[in-house]
Amino acid sequence: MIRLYDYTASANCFKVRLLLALLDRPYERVPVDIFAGESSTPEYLTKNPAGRTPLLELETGDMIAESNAILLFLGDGTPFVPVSLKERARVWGWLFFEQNLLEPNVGTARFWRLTGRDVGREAGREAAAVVLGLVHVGPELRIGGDRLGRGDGLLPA
Ligand SMILES: N[C@@H](CCC(=O)N[C@@H](CS)C(=O)NCC(=O)O)C(=O)O
Repeated sequence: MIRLYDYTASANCFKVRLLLALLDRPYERVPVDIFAGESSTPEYLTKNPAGRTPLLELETGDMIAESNAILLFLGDGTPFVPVSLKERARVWGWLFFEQNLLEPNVGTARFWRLTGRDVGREAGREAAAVVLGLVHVGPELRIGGDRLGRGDGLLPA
């Protein structure tokens, strides 16, 4: 069975858990407490030298890091990753947008809130609100044509 190294409050991990649930795909969840240093132990760093979650371990022992690489891997061959190149390009566009603007602002604000570390981070919340405004600009900002609306499963908050 595939194994997900996961930190609950992480928006990047949340995306993967959500897609796994939408796909009804069984997996073993391995909690990694990043604030307890569990993502930087020698053992974990052999699995992912970047010391980050999420991390997907395949039945073969192969590791896949980077949340959006994991999403594309899991979604391949399912309606979440379209066959048409043009539609796939829209998915890729959203994934890059997500890592470039959403995750550093919205995902991070969510992360600080959930971990009780958001005191004094008002500027971060304001940036998150600005970016969320971009998500609501219109129907052209959609993942996979009509298959997914407004980034379901891929947006971190
Ligand atoms: N671009 C990476 C970012 C991964 C990342 O930053 N993960 C954080 C949690 S959201 C983490 O594991 N941090 C552990 C640390 O900094 O020690 C992805 O999308 O997977």
